[in-house]
Amino acid sequence: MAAEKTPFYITTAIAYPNGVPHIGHAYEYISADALARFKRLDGYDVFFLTGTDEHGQKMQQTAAAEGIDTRALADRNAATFRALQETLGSSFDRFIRTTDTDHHAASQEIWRRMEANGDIYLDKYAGWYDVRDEMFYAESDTSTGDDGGRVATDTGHPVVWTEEDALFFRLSKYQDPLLELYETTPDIIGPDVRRNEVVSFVKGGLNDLSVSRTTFDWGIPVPGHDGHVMYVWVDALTNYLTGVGFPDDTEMFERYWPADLQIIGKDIIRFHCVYWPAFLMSAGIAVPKRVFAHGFLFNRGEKMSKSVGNVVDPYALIEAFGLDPVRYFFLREVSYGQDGSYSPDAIVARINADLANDFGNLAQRTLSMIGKYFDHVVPVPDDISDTDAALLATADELHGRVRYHFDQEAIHLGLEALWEVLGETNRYISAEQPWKLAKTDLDRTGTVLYVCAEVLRIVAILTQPVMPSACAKILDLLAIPAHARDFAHLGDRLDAGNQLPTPVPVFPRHEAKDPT
Ligand code: ME8
Repeated sequence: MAAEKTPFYITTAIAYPNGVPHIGHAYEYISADALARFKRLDGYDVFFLTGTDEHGQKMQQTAAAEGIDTRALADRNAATFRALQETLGSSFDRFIRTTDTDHHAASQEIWRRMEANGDIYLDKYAGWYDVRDEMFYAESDTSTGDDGGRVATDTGHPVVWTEEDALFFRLSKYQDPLLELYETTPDIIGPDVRRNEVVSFVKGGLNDLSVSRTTFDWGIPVPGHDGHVMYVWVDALTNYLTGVGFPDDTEMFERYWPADLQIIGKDIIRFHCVYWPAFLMSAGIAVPKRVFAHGFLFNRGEKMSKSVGNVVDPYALIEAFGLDPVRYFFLREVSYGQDGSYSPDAIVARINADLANDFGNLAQRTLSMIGKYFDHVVPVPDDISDTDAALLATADELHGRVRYHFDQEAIHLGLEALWEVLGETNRYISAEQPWKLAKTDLDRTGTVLYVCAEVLRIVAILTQPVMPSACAKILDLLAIPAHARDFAHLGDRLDAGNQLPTPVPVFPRHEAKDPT
């Protein structure tokens, strides 16, 4: 029953739908989905929010360049982002669009609260603006780019000179409260390297932030200030509140807010760890418990960009390798929180070694021998040797070990722990040689195969967050009923006497190929 479970609210960044999604977006969705699924299987009442960030100058400019209405651009591309999430098997509970009506109401409400707290004032903005990142820059943070134009020094993105009437947020007032927040709740930002980056940025001093725009109108109107629309990041960040019922559905809001885990990419840490908590403190709303920044994905070590022509289409990868192998690859290969590189060769190598050999072969050997020697019926284990008991004990410890890693968003280490046990089990089966034992000692053969099948059950249950359909196939082959696949059932033992279906291979081998 949902009401008895502990709530867990997890979010992704909401993407700009000014173009089609790329593999970096897919990576964020896959990783957040694995974390959401893990918590759900571990007994939490999870609410998983994702969506699209549809306002701002970039959207308006892109639509104008395409000669279409901004709303039409948003509708078309938001549908593409949603379809990608569905293709990726993302288990989101709501796909929010910042053009949704309830989001307008929520954004205006947080604005009113910040204003009521005395944190908004009218002034003039004169400075640089990066449309691509929707970000203001002081003169000192810009320089002359390679082509002679002005660029943001840290990203190299072009900036344009902007002068307009604007409302400002008293960000400077929050410097000390923010530093105190990072000090008293160090877990609020992960990984540590990002927290250190944020702390030194805030220690360097905060300027007040321009939070309204008056030179275009594609945004949420500022209440009480005609002609002003909100700076896109104010409304974008507020999506996390809207998604759980702010301000009207107080029951839902009190249940899920503050968010337990906000997953974002490392390039938007300042917005989420400086501006966002400052807005919330100003509005008298609790700050999120944790913001975790994943790294960036590179194509063969190179930054993906449209001009270089190396942007990876996630659909092409799924088409080439299958969904679950692609999910596994990114979550195992890249240390979560750090940058990572992708190449078709690396994917093929991982799939063949980890999936086809380690996991697939173990399942195939075990299940086909249960078929051959026991007529597809799970054998009754005979005397359990010390070796059997040690292997089963190692498998039983996996739940705690994997949870420990997932709780620190170390998804790759959780998978490593699971694969260590698969490796041990493969060594066990090679040492015990059940195919030879079957000629002399069928009881011992049955015990060995039972132990292997039991490890497979435990590993398949715990790997579901990363490879939901492949693990479901393995659990089907072990005849584990649907209700016995959550982590609360890890301590059950496989039922001897279960009739198993004819085994089919779950993880085919791949030849090297380049889908890009
Ligand atoms: O930043 N590798 O939207 P966005 C990994 N609308 N992650 C990547 C990536 C890459 N190569 N490129 C982008 C925005 N991302 C804002 C967010 S949230 C209130 C508003 C990640 O479409 C990026 O870090 O540019 C971000 O977390 C997400 O994709 C959306 O990026």
